[in-house]
Formats: sequence, C-alpha cells, structure tokens
Amino acid sequence: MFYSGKPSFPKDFLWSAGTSAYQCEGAHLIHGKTLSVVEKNMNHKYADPSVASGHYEFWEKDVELMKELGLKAYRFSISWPRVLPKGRGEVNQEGIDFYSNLITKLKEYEIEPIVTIYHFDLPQCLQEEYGGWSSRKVIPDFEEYCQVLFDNFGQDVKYWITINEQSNMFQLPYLMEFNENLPLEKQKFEMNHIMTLAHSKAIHRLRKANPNAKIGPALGIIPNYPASPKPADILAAKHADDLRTYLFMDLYMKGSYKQSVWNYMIHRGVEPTIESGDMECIKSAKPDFLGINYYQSRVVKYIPSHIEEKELKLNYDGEDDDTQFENIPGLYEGAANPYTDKTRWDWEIDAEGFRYLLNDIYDRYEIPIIITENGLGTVDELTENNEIHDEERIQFLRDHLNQLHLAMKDGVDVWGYAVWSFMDLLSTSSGFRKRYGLVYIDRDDTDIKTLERINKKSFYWYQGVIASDGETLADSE
Ligand code: BGP
Repeated sequence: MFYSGKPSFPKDFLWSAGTSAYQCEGAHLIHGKTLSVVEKNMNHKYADPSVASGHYEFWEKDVELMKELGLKAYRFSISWPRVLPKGRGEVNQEGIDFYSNLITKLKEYEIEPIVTIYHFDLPQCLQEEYGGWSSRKVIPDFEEYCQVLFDNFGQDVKYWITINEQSNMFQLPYLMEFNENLPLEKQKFEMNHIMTLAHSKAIHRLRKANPNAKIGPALGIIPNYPASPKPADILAAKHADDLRTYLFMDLYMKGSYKQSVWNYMIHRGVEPTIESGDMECIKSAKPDFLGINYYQSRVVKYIPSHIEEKELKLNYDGEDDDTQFENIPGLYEGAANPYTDKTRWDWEIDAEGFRYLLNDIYDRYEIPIIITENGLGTVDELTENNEIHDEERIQFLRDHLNQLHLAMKDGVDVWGYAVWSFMDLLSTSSGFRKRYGLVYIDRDDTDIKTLERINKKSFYWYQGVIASDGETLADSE
C-alpha cells in the first residue's frame, strides 16, 4: 500500500535499545557468577567475556546515558548463572542486588525494563550434570530460575521475554552443546521441544506470580525469498520458512507442530518425544506478544536430493566474503541476493523485507509485536576528536524504521522497537570488531583500554527520532 506524509509514531510507543548479559556485563567469573554454555563456546579468537563492555561496573553511567538518549524502555537479559550459580538452589544475593539496583534506577528515570529471562546462557554446570537442554531435568530448573526472577523483580517488571532466538539456537555453532555420538538433527528437535515446554512453564508461572505482567518469546527471523520465479524455487522458500520460522511460531502461537514439518520429521525419523500433557501445557501458554529480531532476509533456491549436504559457515572476520549457506538436499539451499547490499559480514541489508515480514507474521498470528532487535554490525573508527561518524548505521536504522512505520500503517500492531544494541558489546561470533552500539566502548579485542563511553553520531540521531515521535525519520540528514 502507498501512504504519504511524515512518519509519526504513537505517543506511548516504547522507543528502546537492547543488550544481553554475557555480551556486556563482564565480571563473568566473579561476584558469585559461574560460567555459561555460550561463554564457554563463543568464538575465542576475539575478546572473552571477562570484561565485555564493563557494564557490571559502569551500569550507573550507562543508565545515565539511556536517560540522555531519551529511551522509553531498555531491553536487557538476566544471567541465569549470576543469579543461580549452581543452576538451582542457592541464590547469589550479589547477583539479585545488581539487577535490582539496575531496575530501580531505570524506573526512577521512567525507562521501562524489558527483561529477557534466557539469552543463550545456560549454566555450564547443568550442561555437565545432565546435558543441559537435551534433558527434561532442565525444565524444573528453568522454572525455579523464573520463579526467583518473578519473586524478586515481579513488582517492577511489566514486560518479560521468555527465550531469545530459540530457532537460532539450533543453527549457530556456539549457542548449544550437542552429543557427538547421537544424530544431530534428532537432538535438535528433542531440545527444541524441551525448550518450548520450558518457555510454556515460564508463562504459566508468570500468570500466577503477576497476572498483570506481559510475556512473550523473541524470535530471530530471516524471511526467505525464492531465487527465481521457478515454481520449485518458490516452494523451496516456503519450505525454508516452514522449517526455520513457522515450526517455532506455530508452537508458540498455536500450541501445535506445523503438520508439514511434523511429517518431515517423521519421514526422517527425527521427531521429538512427546509425553502426555506436553501439548496441553504448550497450547495453554499463549504469549501476550511476539518479539522479533530482524537483521536480514535470505534468498533460497531448490536443490535436488543428490546434492551434498552443507552446513552454515559464517564470515567471522567481516573481511573475506566467505559465508557458506546451509542447505537441505531435496528442499533448498541459501544463495546471495543480487538486489540487496550486504554488511561486511555478508548479512543482506533489506529494510523492505522488514515490512514484508511484519505483515506476513501479523496476518498469520494477529498478535501484538515488539521489535526486540534490529541494527547494523560494522567496524566503527574513532576520529582524532574522539567522535564516531557512523552514517552507515544511521542509514540502516532510518530505512528500517521507515519501513516499520509503513508496516504499522498497513495495520500491523507494533508497540515498541529496540535498536541492537544500546552500547558496543561482544558479538558472539566476532568479538568487539563487529560493533552495533549507539554508544562506543573504548576497547578492542586485544586491549581493554579505558572502557570510556562515547556517544556515536547515531546516538544523537536516535535521540532526535525519539524526541520527535519519529518525525525526523523523514529528514535525510
Ligand atoms: C542475535 C542475538 C544477539 C546479537 C545479534 C547480532 O542473534 O540475539 O545477541 O548477538 O544477533 O549477532 P552477532 O553479534 O553475531 O552479529
């Protein structure tokens, strides 16, 4: 549809920015905290999580900057191993105090906390004890962790995200541990089922703890486009969407397995074990909203079944253009899009895809949406005057926010938007070289330097967008 006039967002729109615990806090093995699975497995060619952005130390300064920016909300995650260092049982009071102080300060500045319960950081001890997400033992432990959060922060936190990017957890190499002696695909679907149950239990717990609070998942979604108008490619894109997106969405929103995906799993002998009561538990845990992390779209083409299977290989250094797209022989294979620009890390930049995706999701599920992540990962250089002129990021955010606004005009119910990320933080795949922040952190992968916070040009640009309820998005400068 076509609309004219300046963009204007609702007065109560939650302009936000986000982070996650292991990517920004640091202090990863002190103050009572123990190791998480993602910290153990992340790309160690780059910076480690021991200091990250120094947020554990400088959180007050960071909240001051959020206030200066004019944020209406801040999305962050709580670290499970900081709160429950053994995964369950004894609570680390220092961890509780840290988050409690942070939440109090945010509230004082009228910045709404949006809290992610689980952002990739399973306590490593639970991985070692029973294989983490491969065992149903994780479900009561996760419930206990949720209950600790609801008991301690339930009065002040209105918005909760259950699990961040459940779908990506099974595709990226460093977010989960798998058993090398068992078939990988089967393990992934078993873990996905267990994680969906844990997500559902969290919703049920919150309904009891605080019926007025709102809760939902955050999914990382990449819409798949057919590589050509060939019917086989169009079907390939549908298959990719079903396996990579709608499997997860249908579980969350409809409480059932998408039939075509279920039949595919049965055919391959990789379907998860469903115990009595599982589907009732999942179906009755209807989320209040859906969080969407959007960075890119993807093109896929049909490939016949005799082609060799390929795994996704990421471009880690942002230099070599060496991404290898995954495939599923007989279904699809990823390909580059000749019509979009790419980031240094080969992510397709596709603002219109954002509007397309939002319409598609809303048509299917008719649920309120918050954009939980959207942003540009690139290399930022400090000038001699200690400034960062990140025009590329501004362009990315402006284009995406304009498309978001159009999607809202189309009728999609979106109530908030979080830039990824508030400050530079540890990219799980590519360390500190790949920066996303509105605030620059003075460090790199090898040198911790001063950890000084420096507002980038995008910080002041976003400040203007928030203050004008989006009207300045119409300006090209
Ligand atoms: C999402 C994660 C974030 C963040 C972002 C960018 O998948 O939820 O935690 O990392 O992607 O990814 P990366 O840092 O790998 O570029």
